[in-house]
Amino acid sequence: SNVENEFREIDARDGWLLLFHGIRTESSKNNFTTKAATKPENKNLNRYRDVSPYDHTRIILKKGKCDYINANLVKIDKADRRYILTQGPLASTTGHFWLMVWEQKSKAIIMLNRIIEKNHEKCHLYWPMGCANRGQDTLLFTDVDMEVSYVKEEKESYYTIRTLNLKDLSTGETRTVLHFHYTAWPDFGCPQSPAAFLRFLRVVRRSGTLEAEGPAIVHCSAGIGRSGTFCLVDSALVIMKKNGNNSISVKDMLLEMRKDRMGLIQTPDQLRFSYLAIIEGISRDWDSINDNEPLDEDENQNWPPKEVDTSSDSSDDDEPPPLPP
Ligand code: PTR
Ligand code: PTR
Ligand code: PTR
Repeated sequence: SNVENEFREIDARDGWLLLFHGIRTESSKNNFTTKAATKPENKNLNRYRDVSPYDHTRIILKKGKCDYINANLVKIDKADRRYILTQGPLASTTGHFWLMVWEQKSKAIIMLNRIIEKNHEKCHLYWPMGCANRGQDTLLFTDVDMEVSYVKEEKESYYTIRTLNLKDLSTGETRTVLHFHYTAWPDFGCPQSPAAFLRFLRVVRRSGTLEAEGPAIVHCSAGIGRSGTFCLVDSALVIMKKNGNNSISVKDMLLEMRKDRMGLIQTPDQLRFSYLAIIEGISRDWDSINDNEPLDEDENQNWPPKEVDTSSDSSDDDEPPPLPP
């Protein structure tokens, strides 16, 4: 494929930094406004001062006093995909987050960060962990009249899938929301391998939630680096499957997506990883691979061992410490 040829050529001249800078320079010409984000009443609703949603694609909350959330609709028409990319909720925006899930009719949340990374909280714990996990079964958000309950979870080594129920207390209507949580992707880093990432993508795709009427919510801490990588790879694979292996330019796709939300993909290595995952995605029939097959295919990959986030212990950071005896 042309993606593969381009990948080899960029690798050979060590050109990832240059390509990434080119993309940043090109997208810095997008002079889209971010007025809502800087209004005095909204300023504190942003996790990072330098990551704001463009006004023209921002998600507008309908109900309640506050119409603002740091989230954008990212549309990739050729893939027939729409995603909502957003920051990891703050304690003060958790109600807004759930209201968005409800109003946008999202069937899934794809979370690519951990609650604590490098010893800092990178996202508020916004879902109920369940009594079985020494958490709560239900969280109530009185500011938006919503209630979220824990139903069940399935834990794998590097991701967890949770089933949650979301209830609109003003009407009593409830809906199921799936929570796909990738737990081994450090900020400004990459997943352990393209195969590990694709296996997670396959699980998300099989749920059908990426094709549902309501766009899936994709978030990490800022909602740009890891979230951008996820959506780029997913959409590129959809288009290549539909239109053939030479039907896309990864760079042009990313430039288009960056018109909907700023900063998508944050490092040259995340960009290189996206190419690798796309190449791996088209070169094997992922449908035929058994879920329990070990991930040893990675060893054949020319994949340098990645820096792992060792600053916090490797046990699940989302769980509270054990109770004293
Ligand atoms: N080669 C794959 C493709 O046909 O697009 C790439 C891929 C990756 C395909 C994941 C599918 C995947 O998940 P699922 O089999 O559930 O669609
Ligand atoms: N100003 C922050 C920083 O540079 O740390 C913004 C930021 C944080 C940007 C995390 C991207 C981040 O990664 P991700 O979008 O993958 O959470
Ligand atoms: N943490 C980032 C930084 O300060 O470098 C935040 C950021 C957000 C950086 C957007 C860049 C952004 O856009 P671009 O990647 O297009 O330069």
